[in-house]
Amino acid sequence: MPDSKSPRFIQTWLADVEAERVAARNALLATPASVAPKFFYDRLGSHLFEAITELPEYYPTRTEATIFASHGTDMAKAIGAGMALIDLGAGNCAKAARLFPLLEPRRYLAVDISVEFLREALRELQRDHPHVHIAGLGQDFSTKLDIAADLLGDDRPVFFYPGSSIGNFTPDEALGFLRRVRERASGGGLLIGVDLVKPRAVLEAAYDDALGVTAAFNRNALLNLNRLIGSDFVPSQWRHVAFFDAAKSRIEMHLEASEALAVAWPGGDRRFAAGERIHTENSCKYAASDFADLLVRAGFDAPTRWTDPAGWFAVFWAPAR
Ligand code: AVI
Repeated sequence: MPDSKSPRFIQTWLADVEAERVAARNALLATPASVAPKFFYDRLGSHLFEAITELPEYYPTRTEATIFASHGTDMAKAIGAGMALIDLGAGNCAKAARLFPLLEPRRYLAVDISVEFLREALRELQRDHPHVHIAGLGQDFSTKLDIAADLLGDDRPVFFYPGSSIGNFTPDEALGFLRRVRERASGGGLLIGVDLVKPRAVLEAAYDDALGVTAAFNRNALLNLNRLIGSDFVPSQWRHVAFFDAAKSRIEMHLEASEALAVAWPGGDRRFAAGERIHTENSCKYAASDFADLLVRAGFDAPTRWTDPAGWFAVFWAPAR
């Protein structure tokens, strides 16, 4: 039995801070300028995201939870027993922990770029589930997925990627990511949550809430960037913009200069005209059948899907023989 006090923890990813600085400066100097969405998630940003998931307008987290609550037993039947559950972007591990009684994993591997959050969550989980082999892996899994075989033992690899985080990739990037998961999922599969296309007003309210929490989350990326590259962004000078681009089937988030502005950092600067935007995030919304096709193109077997009564969100089980 694993030692209940110390889940195994491995960090294979260490930020190359200088490379991140160069990439961030180049993105600011490009036309249009952009800030990578990973800059949302410093400590404050992670808390702001948790607050977003509680907002009345932000339906994805709540809707996905109702799908797991209504169909969890069927999911467990479809997935089968004896698995190593691999949680991609595990965060506080709460979503996976709620599935433990249904899926009864023999092993649980939590993967996240944010290692501090993970360590604490895993210690608690191990305390509550002393019979499960629990391990943490600090890794930026968006570009490569590097899982040592001994972390999974002989158990079937079942990947878990909830919350429609797949929507933050473009469809081409999503296909590449799903292919990398498929290569490692033989004998198991992928359980994934995906946000679906719905009326524009519902989508746009979810990304531009009345309390301004999403606006704060968006602007916080500028504070994070100030710390990383020494820039002098003043968040209050930037307007939060979120809209649904129907042709690209995605929400886009931007920050818009409220007046002509200059932003400087050691060794560089950039002027922004009034109304000029910095692109900060895409959140793609799928038709359920299109996402099922994407899974098959990535090499999975025909998926099973469960949705809420309104058809706003879907959870797919994509087996990998
Ligand atoms: C993490 N990701 C799935 C969220 C989304 O809905 O695309 C991030 C987010 N951005 C604004 N609100 C929430």
